[in-house]
Amino acid sequence: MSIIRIPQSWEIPEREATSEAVFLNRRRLLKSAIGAALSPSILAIAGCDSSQTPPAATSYPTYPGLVRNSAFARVDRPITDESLSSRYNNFYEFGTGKSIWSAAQALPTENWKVEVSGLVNRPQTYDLDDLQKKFAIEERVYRFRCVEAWSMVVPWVGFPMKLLVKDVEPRSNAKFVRFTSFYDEKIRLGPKWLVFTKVPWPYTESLRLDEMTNDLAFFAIGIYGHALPKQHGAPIRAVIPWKYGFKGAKSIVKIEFLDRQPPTFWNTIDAHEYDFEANVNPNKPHPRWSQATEKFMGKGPNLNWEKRSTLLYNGYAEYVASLYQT
Ligand SMILES: Nc1nc2c(c(=O)[nH]1)N[C@H]1C(S)=C(S)[C@@H](COP(=O)(O)O)O[C@H]1N2
Ligand SMILES: [Mo]
Repeated sequence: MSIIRIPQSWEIPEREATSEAVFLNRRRLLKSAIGAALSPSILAIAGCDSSQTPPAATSYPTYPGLVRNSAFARVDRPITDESLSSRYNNFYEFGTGKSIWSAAQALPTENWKVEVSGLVNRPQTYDLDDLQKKFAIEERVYRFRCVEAWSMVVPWVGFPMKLLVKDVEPRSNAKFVRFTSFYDEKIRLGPKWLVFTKVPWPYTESLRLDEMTNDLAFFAIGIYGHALPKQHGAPIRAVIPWKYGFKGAKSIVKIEFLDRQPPTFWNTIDAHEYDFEANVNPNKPHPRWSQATEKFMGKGPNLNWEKRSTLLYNGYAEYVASLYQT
């Protein structure tokens, strides 16, 4: 089987290589009676003024005394330039293109609270201060792999999920966790056409509890040594480096412990294309392209994709393979 669709896209604008957007566009056109009339506007909605630059890295709060955890910083490729990763994002609440950083500045992050509930003995509502006081904040350098086949390496700031799990004491019947992202229809979140499409907002994702307590699973509150920019999912998002990027819900407001697997955003839209487990696997093609290779976002100032082989579990087999041996 040598039909690989993604390599053809090395040369085309990234929007057209965007599987998730392509999928939603297609579905929108199929489902919406007036979709055809609206279709040219989709690109305009998703876009923004690319002559601007994102807020300077120096405008974000930093973490004095931050220490890189060297046990979780071994990667086989350079750290991606911030000038690239902060301008190439997926955050569908703000558009289907990659240049959503500007639109995402509308996300209201003041007085953020994260509610932790469900099958736990100690339900909690944390604010950002609580999280930083309670859990030791560290830096980790992780590979990151989107299901669309682009990848990067970034230094996250945050804490392992298992610390939070311990703090809330899940009950023995808790088997899954669900993350819910911030959503407010009123502050232009999401392109208008989503109104005509059955999209299961808010964005949710889920892990098995044993995945959540794996050493690698991480809550990020920062990146490149400073607080998370809004386009990366401020003020707190999930990072699960052995899974495709869509598993890492951004701007989390709720964490629930459940006894069964919940429906999730992409899996509800199309379970065939976005399976629940979503482990990075070069041998398991996406229905519309191979996953054997990826395009790596390395050095700036311009996107200059490097083609690389995809690694099983994104290179984290030693940590996670045992979770999937039946
Ligand atoms: N709430 C929310 N979380 C989300 C998404 C989204 O659209 N909405 N996109 C996901 C996808 S597909 C990817 S690849 C990563 C992208 O993270 P980044 O933009 O910080 O690189 O965020 C994930 N988390
Ligand atoms: Mo993604």
